Amino acid sequence: MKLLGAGVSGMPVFGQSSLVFPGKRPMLVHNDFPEDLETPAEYFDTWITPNDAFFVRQHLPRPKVDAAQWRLGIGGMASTPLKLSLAELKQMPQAKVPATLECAGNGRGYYKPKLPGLQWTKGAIGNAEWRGVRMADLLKKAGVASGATYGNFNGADVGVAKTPDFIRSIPMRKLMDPSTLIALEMNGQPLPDLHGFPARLIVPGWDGASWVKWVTDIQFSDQPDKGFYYARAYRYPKVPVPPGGAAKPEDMEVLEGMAVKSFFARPADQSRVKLGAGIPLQGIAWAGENRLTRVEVSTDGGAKWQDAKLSPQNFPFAWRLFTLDWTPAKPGYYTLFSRATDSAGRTQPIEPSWNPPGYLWNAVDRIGILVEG
Ligand SMILES: Nc1nc2c(c(=O)[nH]1)N[C@H]1C(S)=C(S)[C@@H](COP(=O)(O)O)O[C@H]1N2
Ligand SMILES: [Mo]
Repeated sequence: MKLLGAGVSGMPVFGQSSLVFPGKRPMLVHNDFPEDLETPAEYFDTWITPNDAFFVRQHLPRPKVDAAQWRLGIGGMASTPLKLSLAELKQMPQAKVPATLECAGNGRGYYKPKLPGLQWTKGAIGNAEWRGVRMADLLKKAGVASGATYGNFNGADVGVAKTPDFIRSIPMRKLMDPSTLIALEMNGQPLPDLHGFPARLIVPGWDGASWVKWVTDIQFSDQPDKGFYYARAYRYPKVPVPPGGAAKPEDMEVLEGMAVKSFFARPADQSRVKLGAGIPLQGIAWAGENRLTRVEVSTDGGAKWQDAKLSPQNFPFAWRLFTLDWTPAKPGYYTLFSRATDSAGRTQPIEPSWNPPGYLWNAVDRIGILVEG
């Protein structure tokens, strides 16, 4: 996996060992088609992740949606089935929600033994301001029946060969949450194609797989979808299994809220710095559906810990930046750790529970820094 060149327009361009993606800075490329692009950790130095630095994940070739033809269909257990155009959605009241989006498999590359699947390191995560229509308003407009327990969401991408169509179910209690949106904008821009133009589901605090892109159809039902991506994938063992072990399918539960987590963005792991000046340590921390309460940093291999400063933006579902000015006393190699705690009392573990799909990696973060005299 290499850091590859950013593009200006058009499709990815091959040549000179560089691969170009429209509207993206150089990214860590796991797959070029469909695009699976990771954000390098050093880019996480702003509270909002700009659209050109935001990670990309999709299972199937990305659809190209014609906004004029596109409709959002809403049906199933609903008294007023709808087919809404983009213009009609834009006429409804719009809400703004800052929220962090993280792929469940973020950090999979750190699990030992190794697992199949994308070997994400730190950067399958980003924080954006999403703007669009509240799901709760759409539920009302469609007259969703009281017996409906799930909304089943499908996007414009379709199954190919052995990869099934991507359909996800979201329980009604989360759809009713005023922060759950059908977003039309990301950071003040229409959603980029790579992020689900013209409309995607925003499920704050929950893993990325729930955030269906290019949404075309929502079916309300008293049953979740029976397809692969809800009935089998994105499940986590309710009882921890030994590393390399297996879990019984009936012991796998649907993933919802994300783990408590922090990591360093700067300085980069294994960098060299000069003794003398203070060294700004900076990173990001978040807690899924809980509130982040604390980030502690150790600069001596975990012997002593001190509280980092958290950035002033403090919203449910959105990460906070942490900072600490560090002035090492003498030259040498230092091992640094960061550890977040949340409102439910969860703290990052030293060793996250190994699990067959490789989800929810949230170990205490560790970097090594060489201080030169
Ligand atoms: N239609 C559709 N939506 C999708 C996916 C997909 O394959 N198809 N992938 C999901 C997964 S697994 C993740 S992590 C997020 C990634 O969102 P992003 O590409 O905007 O970062 O999109 C989700 N929405
Ligand atoms: Mo994901």
